[in-house]
Amino acid sequence: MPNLARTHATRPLERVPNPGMLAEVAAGLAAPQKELSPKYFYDQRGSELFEAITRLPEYYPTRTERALLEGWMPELMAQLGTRTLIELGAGNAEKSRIILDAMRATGLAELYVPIDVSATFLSQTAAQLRREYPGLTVEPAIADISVELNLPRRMPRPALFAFLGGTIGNFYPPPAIRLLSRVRAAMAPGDRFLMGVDLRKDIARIEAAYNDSQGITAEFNRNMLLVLNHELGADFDPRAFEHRAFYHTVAHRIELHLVSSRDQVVEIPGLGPVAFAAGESIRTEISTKYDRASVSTLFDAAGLRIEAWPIDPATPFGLVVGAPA
Ligand code: AVJ
Repeated sequence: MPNLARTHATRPLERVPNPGMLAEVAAGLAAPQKELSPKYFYDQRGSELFEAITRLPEYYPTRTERALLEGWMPELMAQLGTRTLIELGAGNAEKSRIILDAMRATGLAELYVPIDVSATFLSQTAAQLRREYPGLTVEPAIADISVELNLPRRMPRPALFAFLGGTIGNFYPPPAIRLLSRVRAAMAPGDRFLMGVDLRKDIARIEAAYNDSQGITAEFNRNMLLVLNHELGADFDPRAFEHRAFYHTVAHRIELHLVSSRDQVVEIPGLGPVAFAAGESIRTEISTKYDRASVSTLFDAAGLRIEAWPIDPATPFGLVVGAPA
C-alpha cells in the first residue's frame, strides 16, 4: 500500500507535456455541469492510488480480468501467432505479463509497445520487462490515447492491440468510436484487438466498487485537484470537496463527482476565479458498463467485428476479441 496519508504536495509530474490542458480545463469548468477528464487522475500518486483500488475487496474488475486473461491467452496466442503486443494505457504492465507469457510460449514474443501518458511508469516498466523477457524488444510510446497512438513505424505482424481494465468505459460514445477507429486504422489484416469491458450487473455491486469502505477511491478522486494545483498552479482545497459515485441507470455508467462542500472560489492562473456553490459538483469520470449489443454498436461504428466474447458470467466482466470487419 502506498503512503496515502501524504500532504497536499505532489511529486513532480512526468507526463505528456500538455499545452492544451489549461484550455481543456477552462472549457470543462465553464460547462453547466462542470467536468474534468479522468486522465488528470494519474500523476505518480494517482497511479499508486489506482493500484491500491485494484486490490480492494469491492473492486472486482482487475482480478476478474486477470483470471480471464490467464484462462484465455495461451489458447488465443497459440491460435493467432502474435509477434507484437501493443498495449493502450499500459500502467505497470502487470496484465501484459500474462499476454507476453502466452506469446513467449509460442516462441513469437518479438515486440512490446506499451503506450501511456505517464513516462515515469513507462520507463520503470520497460526496464523491468527487458530484464524479464530477454529477446523481447520493448519500445514504449508516450501518448495520450484519446488523441493519438504514436506507434513505432515498423512492427512485426500479426499484432495484438490490447486495451484492458474496462478503460473504454471512460469515453463517451463519440470519442470511444474515434479511439476504436484509430486502433482499427493501425491494424493490418490478421491483427486482433483485445478489450476489457465491465458488464452491466446489479447496481449495488457496481456502486460498492466505487465507494470503497477504506475511502481510497475518494482519495483517488480528490487527487485530481492536486494534479490541477501542481500542473496549473490552481489553489483547490481538496478537503472542501466530497467524493460522490453513483450509477446512472439510463446511460449505464458510474459517474464520479467532486461535490463542493461550501460556496467557494478557486483561482486558476490564466483562467481567473472559478466559483462553486455549495453542493455543486465537478464530474471527474464516467465508467460505462456494457453488454454484447452495446459493444457491437461501438465496433460496427469503428469498422470492427466481435470475433470472440469470453466473459466471466459470475462477476460479470468480459474480454472482447475484435477483428477488422
Ligand atoms: C481505470 C477507468 C477502468 O473505471 O473502474 C476505478 C478507474 N475510477 N475507480 C474504472 C476507476 C474509480 C477505472 N478504469
